[in-house]
Amino acid sequence: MDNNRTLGQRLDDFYGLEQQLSSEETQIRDAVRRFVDAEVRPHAGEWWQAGTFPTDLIPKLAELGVFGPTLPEQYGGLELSPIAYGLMMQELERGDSGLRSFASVQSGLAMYAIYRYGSEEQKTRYLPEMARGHIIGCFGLTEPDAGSDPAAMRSVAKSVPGGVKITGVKRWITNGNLAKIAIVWAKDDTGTIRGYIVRTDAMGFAAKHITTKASMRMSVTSELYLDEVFVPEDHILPLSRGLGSPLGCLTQARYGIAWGTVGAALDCLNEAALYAKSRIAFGKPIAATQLIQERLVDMLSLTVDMQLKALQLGRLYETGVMRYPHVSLAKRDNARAALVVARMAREILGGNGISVDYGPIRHMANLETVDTYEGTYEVHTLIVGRDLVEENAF
Ligand code: TGC
Ligand code: FAD
Repeated sequence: MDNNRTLGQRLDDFYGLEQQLSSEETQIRDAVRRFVDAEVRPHAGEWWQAGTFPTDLIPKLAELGVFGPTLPEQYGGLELSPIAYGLMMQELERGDSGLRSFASVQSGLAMYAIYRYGSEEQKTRYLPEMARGHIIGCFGLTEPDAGSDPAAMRSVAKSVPGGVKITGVKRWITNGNLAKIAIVWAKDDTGTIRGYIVRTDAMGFAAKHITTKASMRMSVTSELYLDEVFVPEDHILPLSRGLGSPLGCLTQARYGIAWGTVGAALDCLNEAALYAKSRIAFGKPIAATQLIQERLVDMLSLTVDMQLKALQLGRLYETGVMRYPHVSLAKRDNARAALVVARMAREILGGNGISVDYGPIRHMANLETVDTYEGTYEVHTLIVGRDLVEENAF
């Protein structure tokens, strides 16, 4: 038996992957973990039930460097490795998927869109302020009638003197009601999808909070209405052209999800194992029964698979050979595996498992969203399938 390590250490790192991380990576992970343990986990159930996002944490999240951490310093980033970024997402999602979503959208979607497709002036103007958390961004791709198939979007950007006027509706937009700027994707006069930086205080722009969610309740999700919203020329993302531009941003956020879901699974595994050791039934801890041990080992096995996939994806990323089907496989499998782990944890907690006094039911409900957004399980299956056999089955 590995008696030198605590139960938490054995569960978190069964395969000794810690040794493959640099000291900078473990320090960053531990800093985010301490923050989440102290400031998020004790209140997560309450916030989730109330359906509120803790906006007072935004400056602290900025101080931790979770907004745009891989970007160059000149734009407010920390120039961290993709693995350090992944570990940050893991620790945020150990707290709640909604917290990780907040950071994913700010970094992987809104900031990345400006960094990758923006002008130098747009980058200098927006990125440092976004890294400080002074400007929150959202990313509007999905529409009421165009989710898995964003090419079917109806939003249009009509040319007018000095810029464009955008009209359309975007649905299910994370951070929509918190954002000062929205990265909106719309078709120009030629039918080409382009990205636009839209100020949310612009005339004709409205965000409506979606309040009926039974999942991701700590995250703010909105519908965006754009009625001839004027966007000046200098707020069009000059390098964006075609569906590949928003999809390029999704690759970044999906990468973060592949890591983040490991955090949700670890939280569930830890809580279930601790509970099983202290819960007495038939005169002994339920952890001393074969069926509970089998369940815990099944959860561990799925979690180790997730960790291995996330780490190898990080290695592919840092060596410059990561392709988007690699990301799809990891997003698809890790979101689904975390959902299975959360459900098993909920079961081990018995009746208590359905209460948000414990993490698993909250993670489980959140992970239903994670399994769906950023491309559903089916969409990622078809992306990987197409890559394998070079046949389009959409
Ligand atoms: P298709 O022909 O496959 O692609 C069009 C062009 O885009 C390129 N491409 C990508 N580039 C970078 N990264 C990717 N992931 C890419 N996927 C495709 C592709 O090479 C092509 O380039 P080119 O130069 O040949 O034109 O386009 P399609 O219309 O067949 O659709 C493909 C499909 C279905 C895979 C795509 O539309 C898709 O991924 N659908 C899912 C939509 C989705 O994931 N939406 C997410 C919205 S954002 C969100 O959910 C945020 S939640 C955030 C949070 O809270 O954490
Ligand atoms: P649909 O595309 O209508 O799919 C319905 C079902 O059909 C799914 O099971 C799907 O897998 C299946 N299906 C579709 N096509 C096929 C096919 N060819 N073969 C087999 N099955 C298929 N979007 C943003 O742009 N920005 C955000 O910030 C954002 N945040 C979100 C936050 C939350 C809480 C949620 C729930 C969603 C968010 N989304 C966001 C939207 C999300 O990306 C979409 O919901 C998702 O891409 C699926 O689109 P849809 O809901 O329209 O489902």
